[in-house]
Amino acid sequence: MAENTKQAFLQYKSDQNVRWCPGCGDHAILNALQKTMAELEVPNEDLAVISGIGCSSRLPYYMNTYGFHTIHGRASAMASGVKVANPKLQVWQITGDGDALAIGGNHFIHAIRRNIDLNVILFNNQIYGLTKGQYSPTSKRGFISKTSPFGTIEYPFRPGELTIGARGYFFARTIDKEIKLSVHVMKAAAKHKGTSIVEVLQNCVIYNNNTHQEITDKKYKDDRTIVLEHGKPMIFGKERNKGLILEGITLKVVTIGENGITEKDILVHDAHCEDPTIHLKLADMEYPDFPVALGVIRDAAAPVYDECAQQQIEEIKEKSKIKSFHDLVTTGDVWEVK
Ligand SMILES: Cc1ncc(C[n+]2csc(CCOP(=O)(O)OP(=O)(O)O)c2C)c(N)n1
Ligand code: SF4
Ligand SMILES: [Mg+2]
Repeated sequence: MAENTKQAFLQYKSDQNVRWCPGCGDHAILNALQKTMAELEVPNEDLAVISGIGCSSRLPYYMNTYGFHTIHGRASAMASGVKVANPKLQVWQITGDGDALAIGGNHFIHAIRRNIDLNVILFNNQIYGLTKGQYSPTSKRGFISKTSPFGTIEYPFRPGELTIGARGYFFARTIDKEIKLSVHVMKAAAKHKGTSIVEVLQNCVIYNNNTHQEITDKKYKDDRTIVLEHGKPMIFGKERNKGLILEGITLKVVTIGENGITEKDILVHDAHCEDPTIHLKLADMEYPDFPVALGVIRDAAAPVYDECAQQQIEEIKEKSKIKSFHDLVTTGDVWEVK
């Protein structure tokens, strides 16, 4: 293990030249992932970083770990196989909004439903970057691009809603340039057992510049986002005087000190609650009606596929009459092929 944090961080960098455009948000996400690994002190040989295809999916080249840059949309399928075959590996899946939610949508939801212990980083730049700017399943309605010259006529997926709809137990959101927050949520994702989805609001400077700016810009961030922390009241705003309450079955933004509202009225975040109702409402909050939720929104416990698969294999082995190759050839058992 490295002697200091700087050395630890460097041990996860590969010798490849990073080929993303200057100013691309992907650089900061790579940095955050390497910092996360350094803080968790995971041995390089215990890590596998698996991606599909896209600008974001180039990330495994830059990691000094096991890795696989696979085919478009198949990151979840490959990562699932790697984890189930070798549960000792800590598996990180790197994917884009196109890779995960368009061509790979099917694999994405089933990995979540199965609750395979994968840490998925979803780079959401609301565009197909690598193929030069087609709209994606997360592009805003009305978005003008090369494939939607008159504006899209469809509503986008919300990755948090999709995760929870697929019975997901972990969802977090961060912003590319907020490296400290990214490291915090990536560490939580690594510690969570089961599929962890981390959505990163990422800026593509070339094909969709400033798409998240109205909430990520320093000028507005404190008033237009809320960083959720388990066990803490849902307070936000530059003046720290805005909060969230439940009115009936809907969330509402209130101002502390107005209309008799005090800090005691503000909802307290329970990320570990199994019931996803409030988590879904928090994940779905959009500006300007609400602040956009950042941090760990959902982190609940549930049976994990790869652990259950291992356990099942052991139980079947235990019950089987066949304990060795010798048994296999001498039991006289035959497999009938119909
Ligand atoms: C089977 C197949 N279909 C289409 C493509 C073309 N293709 C490559 S990357 C990509 C979209 C990438 O978008 P995203 O996953 O959002 O990644 P980004 O480049 O934005 O990081 C597409 C359509 C391909 N490589 N393979
Ligand atoms: S095209 Fe966009 S997403 Fe791709 S490397 Fe350049 S800035 Fe990043
Ligand atoms: Mg994209």
